[in-house]
Amino acid sequence: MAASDDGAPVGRRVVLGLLGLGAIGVIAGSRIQTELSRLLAPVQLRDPTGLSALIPLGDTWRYYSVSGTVARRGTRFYTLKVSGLVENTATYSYADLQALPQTSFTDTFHCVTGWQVPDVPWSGVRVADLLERAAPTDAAVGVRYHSFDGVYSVNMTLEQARADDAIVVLTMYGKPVTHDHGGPVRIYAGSMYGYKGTKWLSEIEVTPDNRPGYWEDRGYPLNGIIDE
Ligand SMILES: Nc1nc2c(c(=O)[nH]1)N[C@H]1C(S)=C(S)[C@@H](COP(=O)(O)O)O[C@H]1N2
Ligand SMILES: [Mo]
Repeated sequence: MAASDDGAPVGRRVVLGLLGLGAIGVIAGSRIQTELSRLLAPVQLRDPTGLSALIPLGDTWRYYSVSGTVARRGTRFYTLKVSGLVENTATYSYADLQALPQTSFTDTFHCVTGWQVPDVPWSGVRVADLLERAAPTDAAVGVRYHSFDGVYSVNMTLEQARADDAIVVLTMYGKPVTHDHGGPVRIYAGSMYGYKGTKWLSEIEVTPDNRPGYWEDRGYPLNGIIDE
């Protein structure tokens, strides 16, 4: 299962193959489906296509990366920039972020393609707190999250970024965010679809607009609020 190590995207044939396995899972019942997701967990499905949502794996994580391999970054070398239309540009180390007030809550993760993971314990620093320290100027409209994968970025409106459940995540399940989940630091916004949650976060840029991000250029809605 080399795909997990070299970070190669899951190919169409693999997905179609897994769909076949999934169909067997459905026919044979949920026990096999559970076994199947357990079996596939170490494959760490990298799925830029969203096709893996069609595989009936149950409520398991699908590991997404639109770029190939993302270089690992240890917490000691991590920095988060807060930049753009602000009075106070800042650079936070991981320890700086740990020293700020932490917000914790448990919430269901929703990918817009249909899969979800219930009851995920999240904790980290509210984006609102970082914005308050940065002091956005009057021209500020949105917030652009950039990834050190060099490819991914996405906006939220300033108002969405200030929501109580929009956080710079330091821990998931009570443990540091793993590399595959976008560690050392990713974004999570409880009321929004997963694609608003930039993994491998490098910069929060306050912007004069709310322009489309990576997936929104490819058809996902700019307003990523989950409508249930
Ligand atoms: N840098 C980066 N962040 C990203 C993505 C990505 O491909 N690259 N995919 C997004 C999408 S569409 C989803 S559903 C979640 C998936 O999070 P996970 O990989 O921890 O399951 O990450 C989001 N953040
Ligand atoms: Mo997603």
